[in-house]
Amino acid sequence: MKEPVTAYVALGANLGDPRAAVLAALDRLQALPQTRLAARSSLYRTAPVGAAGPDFVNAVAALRTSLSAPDLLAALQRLEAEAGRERPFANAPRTLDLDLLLYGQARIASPRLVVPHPRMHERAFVLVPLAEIAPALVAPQALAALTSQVIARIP
Ligand code: PH2
Ligand code: MG
Ligand code: MG
Repeated sequence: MKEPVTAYVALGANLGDPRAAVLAALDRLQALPQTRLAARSSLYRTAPVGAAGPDFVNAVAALRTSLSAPDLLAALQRLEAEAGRERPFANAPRTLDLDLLLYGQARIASPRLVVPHPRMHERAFVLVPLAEIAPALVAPQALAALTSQVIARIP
């Protein structure tokens, strides 16, 4: 079997019951084949960035997985679909968004998948929860540049 890799996944939702959707998705990630949930951040309530609609609930999960990056991406997309995800327009409010941020040290630029996620360093809703579970991966200057984005840890 393939050597396991640590992959980081951003979770987000702002339709329906976003908190319940993110918590359920963490359980579903833990249950993926050849995968365990190595760490999960707190949940955060965040203002939409470059999108309309209600506030989001966001979190980041670290997975130890032997799934290939394309297989992991397919699994994430299946979980989004099972959560009722619809895509009426770009950045539409969503019941569940699962974005692959990092897949080990891999750099991938295929038509379907770009890793590291190209916009992760512009987004407090990604970097703040990522820094909570993997501080070595987030430069303090990167966090400092995003303090205007509204984000609050959900106790
Ligand atoms: N996702 C986006 C665009 N904007 N804003 C917040 N606060 N949280 C998100 O998850 C988010 C966003 C595109 O996927
Ligand atoms: Mg996204
Ligand atoms: Mg997405």
